[in-house]
Amino acid sequence: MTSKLQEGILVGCGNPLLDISAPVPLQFLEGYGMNVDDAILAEERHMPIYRELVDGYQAEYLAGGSVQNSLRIAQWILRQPNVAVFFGCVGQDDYADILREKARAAGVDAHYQVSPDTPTGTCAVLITGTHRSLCANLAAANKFTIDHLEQPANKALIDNAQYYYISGFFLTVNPPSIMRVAATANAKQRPFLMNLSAPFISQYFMEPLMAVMPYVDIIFGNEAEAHAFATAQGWPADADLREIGKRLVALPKINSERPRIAILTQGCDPVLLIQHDKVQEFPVTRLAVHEIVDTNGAGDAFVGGFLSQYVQGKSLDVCIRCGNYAAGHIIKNPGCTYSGEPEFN
Ligand code: 26A
Repeated sequence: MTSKLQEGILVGCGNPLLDISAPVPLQFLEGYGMNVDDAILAEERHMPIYRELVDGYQAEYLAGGSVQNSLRIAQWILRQPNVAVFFGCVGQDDYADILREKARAAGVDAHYQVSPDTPTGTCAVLITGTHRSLCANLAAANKFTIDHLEQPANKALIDNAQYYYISGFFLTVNPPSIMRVAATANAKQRPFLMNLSAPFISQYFMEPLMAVMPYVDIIFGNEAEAHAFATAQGWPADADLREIGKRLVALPKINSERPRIAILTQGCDPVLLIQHDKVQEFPVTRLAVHEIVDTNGAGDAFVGGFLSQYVQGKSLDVCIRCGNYAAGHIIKNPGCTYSGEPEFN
């Protein structure tokens, strides 16, 4: 670690979820109409999944929620607690206590809103070989309200931060809160970072996504999410990832003095960094199949590694290399968890 960073320099908002993860046969996914490497919101027909995983499979409980994962990873690499502040809504139950403890142990300064009558959100993580499929039952996470951000202590935390990160997933919960944070970032000329998060966000939440896009300085996504965005925009069906990236950075931006950057991941293929009409590639170290425990949280870890360097003012090159390091590490561990000391300098 380098010099000491300002506490709370990074603020994130998202859905605090407890992951219930288990290896399952492919038929399990098919039975629920789910696809590998997808992420969806639970509908009524998915509700039995959670019980079924716990009763019938080797289920593990792991701290989850996309933004919270990224912040935990950033903290792990930074080795200085409370650099990252997290807002999200939980219930008043044991799951909330687990999430609170995991955040604290990782060094994330979580300020949860509490919805006393709603259970803490969960996410079923269905592992099939080297793939995973996510089904989130947001429950209390969906009860987040903007009042939480307007409480004086929380407002001060937002004003005090220098970097802001919110997932596309949070568009399903509370777009006004996202616009609120984005507006603060813009007024103070501080970077606002966002993630496309999942194909369904572009399919069903394009309107709030496009409302916030002018504020987004850095947009993250993987290839499936980028293609879903392109399709929803009606961009040419043969546009490849490079072309989609160039179009993403060219979308209207409020602060035109800081052009948007797109960072697109594609599994073990190179990460693309798109600035203006320039595309750079960053290679990914391919893991052997026997090294892969599960890919759950790989994208979140990539962002976490990136953020850990970005808040130190490091070059994009270093940020992306750290993202790749972090993703590679958590793929070798269950869920979005790490083991031992980080080995990135
Ligand atoms: C709104 N949705 C669907 C979600 C999520 C989510 N986090 C926030 N909102 N669906 C899955 N996740 C989290 O993503 C991580 C893996 O990238 C899971 O909890 C999992 O930890």
